[in-house]
Amino acid sequence: MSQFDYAKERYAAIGVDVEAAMEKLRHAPVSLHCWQGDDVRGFDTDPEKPLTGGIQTTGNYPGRARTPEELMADIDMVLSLTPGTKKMNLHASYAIFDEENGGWVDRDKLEPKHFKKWVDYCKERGLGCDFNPTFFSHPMCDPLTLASPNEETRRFWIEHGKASIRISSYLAEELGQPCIMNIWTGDGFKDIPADRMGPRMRYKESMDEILSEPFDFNKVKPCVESKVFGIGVEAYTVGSAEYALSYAAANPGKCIPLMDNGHYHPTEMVSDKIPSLLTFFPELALHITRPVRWDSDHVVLLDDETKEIAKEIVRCGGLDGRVHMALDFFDASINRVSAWVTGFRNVQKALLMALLTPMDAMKDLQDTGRFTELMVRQEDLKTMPFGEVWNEYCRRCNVPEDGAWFDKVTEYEKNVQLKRV
Ligand code: RNT
Ligand code: ZN
Repeated sequence: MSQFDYAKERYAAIGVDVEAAMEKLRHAPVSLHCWQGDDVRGFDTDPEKPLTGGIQTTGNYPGRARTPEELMADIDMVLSLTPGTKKMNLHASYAIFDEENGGWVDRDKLEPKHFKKWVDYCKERGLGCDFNPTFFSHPMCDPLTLASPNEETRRFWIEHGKASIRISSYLAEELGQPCIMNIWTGDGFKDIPADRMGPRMRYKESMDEILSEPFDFNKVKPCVESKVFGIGVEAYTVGSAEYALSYAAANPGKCIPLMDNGHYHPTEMVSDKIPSLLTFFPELALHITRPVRWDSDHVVLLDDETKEIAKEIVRCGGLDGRVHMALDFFDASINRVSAWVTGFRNVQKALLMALLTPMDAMKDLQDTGRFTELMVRQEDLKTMPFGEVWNEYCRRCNVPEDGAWFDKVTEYEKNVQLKRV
């Protein structure tokens, strides 16, 4: 009997169908963020300028992608080393300008044609694509964007938002999959504001204008991402949790809430917020990351909160289209391909673990008040032969098992990334 067959029997004994679990996971799309490959620099502004908007990458590990070709090559490497269904996730700042499409334009003038090369890339690989307007790292941040009191600034960013809706529609049409379009701004203040409501009213008006751009909600799904604070904007964030949730609640069929698990106070758990939101919202979107003391965007590990988030996604029907999953981390202190692969594989592992949990039996223990047995069974799950199922899942997805992919990254680093000087 193979080790996998043995594992399958062990799971069958606790009422889990391993084949069904693997099959379910294989078809659940998870978005891969393009910005891990180049420290969130993009191609539309000076790559040496600082990252703004309260976010930061730290580290200067060699080998960062500097061009669309290099970034695409790195992403190909990631695709070859990660199981499951992937979607691309682009930021507007990753527009590709060339002679054919007329060269550089500013963010308020972006058009679908500036993403044609990405569409070709996705088509060749059978990927869908999500999109994000980029409201940071740009001279028109004053430093506010959609909440700016300066009408010229605000108009520029509204036009950027509308252009992003048109680009998202194009991505959805071309690729035949819905495009999740996430609105996040770092708007806020370093110190105690004199007016907290004014910026929020302006942000709301800007969002209303952006969403007045025609779109089909079955194809483009605008989201609003909240945040607690950012670096340099510690005292006040315009798009707070209450703001973003209320905006989404007030705009059903037009806007859905997005939770990034780096964007809450350290003892708040996004895993617990998932069922709270799904009680009221038909859909929600997630940025899966790892906060270390703050929104530090560390690589996702197979840690307790990632596992708990995955359990809630699975048991709340998230894999049936209710939860849109995306990764959001950026580490410049280690090999960037390895960072991507580690994070993506860990999200897949957490989801597979959740799918290998006898959820109905556990719920029944809870509902019948058998809490002693519930604790024992939950603890027993931790020593089940999960690794054998994971490795089989990787084999079936034609990607390396654990222990067999890092050498490939090392080789790629040596032959490709370290030659980028
Ligand atoms: C920042 C937000 C946001 C960004 C990306 C690059 O705190 O998490 O989602 O990380 O849009
Ligand atoms: Zn995020």
